Amino acid sequence: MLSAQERAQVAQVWDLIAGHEAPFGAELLLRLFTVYPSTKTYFKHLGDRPDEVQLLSHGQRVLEAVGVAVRHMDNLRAALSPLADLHAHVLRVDPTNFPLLIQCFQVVLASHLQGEFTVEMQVVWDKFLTGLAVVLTEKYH
Ligand code: ZNH
Repeated sequence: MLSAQERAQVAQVWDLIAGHEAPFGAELLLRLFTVYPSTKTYFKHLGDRPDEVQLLSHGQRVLEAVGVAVRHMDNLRAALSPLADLHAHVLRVDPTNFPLLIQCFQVVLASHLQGEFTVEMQVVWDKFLTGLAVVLTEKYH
C-alpha cells in the first residue's frame, strides 16, 4: 500500500507525536464531537459533553492504536484484527464516520506540527489513515 519512502515519512511524523498520545487524542475527539456532533451518538455513556478526563483517556487509547498501526504498517490487517472486530461487531460504528475522524486528525497534526506537517506529509498521512480505516471497517459484511 505505502512505499518504503512513504512509510518512513509516516514514521517521521509519528515520532513527533509519540509520547503525547493523550493530549493529541483528546483534541482529536473534541474536534470530532464538536464539528460532527452526530459522532457523539456512539459515546452516549460519556454524557452530552464529555469532560477533559474522558477525552484524554479515550483519546490516548485511539492514538495508541494509531501508534500500533505505525509500527505494523507492513502487517496492518493482522495487527488491528481485534480492533476491527470490535468496531464492526460490537460498537457497530458506521464506516462513514472514519473520514470525519481522519479529517479532524489532520487538522490536529497541522495545527501542532505546523511547518513540519508539510503538504507531502499530509499526502502520506491521508493515505496511511485511509488504509487504517479500510482495515477497521472491512469486517462489516
Ligand atoms: Zn474507535 C473504542 C481506536 C475510529 C467509536 N477505538 C476504541 C478503542 C480504540 C479505538 C483503541 C478502545 C478499544 C478497547 O477498549 O479495547 N477508533 C480507533 C481508531 C480509529 C477509530 C484507531 C480510527 C482511525 N472509533 C472510531 C470512529 C468512531 C469510534 C470513527 C465513531 C465515531 N471507538 C468508538 C467507540 C469506542 C471505541 C464508541 C468505545 C468507547 C468506550 O468504550 O468508551
